[in-house]
Amino acid sequence: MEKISALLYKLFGFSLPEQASSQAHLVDDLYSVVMILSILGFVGVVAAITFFVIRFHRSKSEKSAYIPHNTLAETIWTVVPTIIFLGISFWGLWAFYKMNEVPDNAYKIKVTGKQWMWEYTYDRDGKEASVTDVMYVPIDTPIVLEMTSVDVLHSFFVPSFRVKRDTVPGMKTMVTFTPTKLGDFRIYCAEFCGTSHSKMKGTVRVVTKKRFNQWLNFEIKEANITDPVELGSRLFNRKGCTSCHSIDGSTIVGPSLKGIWGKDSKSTDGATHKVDADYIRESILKPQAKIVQGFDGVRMNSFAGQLSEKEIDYIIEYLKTVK
Ligand code: HEC
Ligand SMILES: [Cu+2]
Repeated sequence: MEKISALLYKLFGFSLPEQASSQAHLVDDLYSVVMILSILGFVGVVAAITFFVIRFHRSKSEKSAYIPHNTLAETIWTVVPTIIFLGISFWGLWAFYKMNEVPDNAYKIKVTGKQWMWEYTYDRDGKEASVTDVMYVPIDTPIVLEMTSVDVLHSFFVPSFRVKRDTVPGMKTMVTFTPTKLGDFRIYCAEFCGTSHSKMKGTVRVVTKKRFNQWLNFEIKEANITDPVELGSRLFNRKGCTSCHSIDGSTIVGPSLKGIWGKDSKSTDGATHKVDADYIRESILKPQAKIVQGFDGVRMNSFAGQLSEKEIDYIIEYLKTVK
């Protein structure tokens, strides 16, 4: 059976995406059978036309026979197509249910569609991590996606897995698949969802189970950091503070922040200010309020609106440790 399936895919699958999940063949088999039936039908009809054109050419006979009906012929052309079409529909129904059987041990990932991106949420031992762009999945492992949307209808579509289902606000939908090939596969949104619908793409990355566990451990750890100093340090890097401020005493664009906490900072008007939480907060939100001496030629832009109060607190906690 598997051999037939593989052969059919070789013959008729040239226009289909590669098969990268265990159930991809369920769709492709049916496609191949419909293809075969279409070819047989086409050849049969054309052959019959050709035969009749030649056999009953005007030059050979003057008058056609009077045949009001033919029970045998009518029965055949009613019963045979009925069986074929019902067969196709039952086959399709069977494949549909088969593709939606969720194995008990399936690994669950939550998928959220939003204008215009996909977000994937993993959990391990009650701790969650959300990522976008690339969805990691372990190879040869049954996966079930529990999907929803936060705004409008989207449709989660991975052609190589033969998986496609709408995501609906306020409702849970699901798809299940078992990836069988390592590598990256495209995710599309297959439901028009607004101006950037065509850009709503993602990647599913099938990796080894070992690599998946490493990746997940890292993401879960990253997403669950509660240490304010660590969080502040990350923000300091991520928000681009490091492109102007060193923490080792050297001057980049702005003054080095080495030993900043508690020191006296001289501003251009000659005054000195003790560096405390309020001073740092002001330096971040209103950098122009007090310009550090020697730095009146360069400018730091305000981070108002780019950092929350909490995030500023984390940065302050971090700067306290920069000695
Ligand atoms: C484009 C370069 C640039 C970036 C990015 C930048 N700064 Fe600055 N920063 C400056 C300059 C220049 C000064 C000195 C002039 C002034 O006081 O406005 C300064 C001053 C400061 C001071 C006061 C230092 C002192 O000695 O009194 C603090 C604190 C500070 N920045 C923190 C930050 C933090 C935190 C970030 C990231 C969220 C950041 N800066 C991003 C250029 C930058
Ligand atoms: Cu969409």
